Amino acid sequence: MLPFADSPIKRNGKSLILAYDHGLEHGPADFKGMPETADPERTFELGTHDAVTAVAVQKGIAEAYYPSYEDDVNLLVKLNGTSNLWMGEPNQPVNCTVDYAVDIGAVGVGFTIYGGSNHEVEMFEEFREAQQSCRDYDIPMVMWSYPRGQGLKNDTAPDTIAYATRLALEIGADMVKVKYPGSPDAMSHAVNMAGKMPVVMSGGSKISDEEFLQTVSASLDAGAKGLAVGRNIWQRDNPIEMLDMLEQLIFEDASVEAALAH
Ligand code: FBP
Repeated sequence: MLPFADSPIKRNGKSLILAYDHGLEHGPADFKGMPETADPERTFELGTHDAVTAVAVQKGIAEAYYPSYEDDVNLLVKLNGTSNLWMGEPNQPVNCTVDYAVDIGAVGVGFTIYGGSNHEVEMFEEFREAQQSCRDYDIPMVMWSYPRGQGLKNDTAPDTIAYATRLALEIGADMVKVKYPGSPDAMSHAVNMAGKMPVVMSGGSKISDEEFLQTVSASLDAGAKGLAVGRNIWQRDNPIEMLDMLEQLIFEDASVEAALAH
């Protein structure tokens, strides 16, 4: 059995992880035009919605804001991360240990691997250390599996995303987050390559309600076990309405039409 069968980051076997590490990964550009989105408090408030099974943030945000939400939100701390200011081959410096993440309240951790990067070797070694530490605490390791770097031309090609999920299974992730590979068949291929390990869909830039829900629905039909998304929730004027719709889709098996008509 995978180590986190009863983890709070799942609800009836599905997850909706609200990702909010963009201030590091993309910088203030992601908050442009909506200054309220720069306030981590707003995202933690959204994390109290029943649909959200965990909020994923970097260590500094967790230290400063999680204490007020520890009774209402499941915390997932991202152990590595990079800024958009870095112009070199894709890499993610580790900035937090599993020990410290658990100390500040994490019930799971996140870790990015850029398979195919020149830094793949170091990233695998760092992953190994963190993954083994997760086993000691019996907490899940969610892998952001984003192949990129060197000569990789299309990081969402079906075979690339299928490789991304397989790679996560092989090196011991408990859940893998991948970008949508463009079609239900391709997502199904990626899910099959992950075996028993749950696959969750990453969101990408904000798109219309309908287009986003259609993609979520196609992923779920293809066997994905939920989402780990950021901008398509917290960049909306009415993120609670989106969470209500996602709750219907992910946890209540509603159709896109029914969710939109709620
Ligand atoms: P979104 O749903 O907003 O795309 O967030 C998912 C995520 O993995 C974030 O956790 C992370 O900050 C971002 O995407 C990184 O995306 P990229 O490396 O493609 O710029």
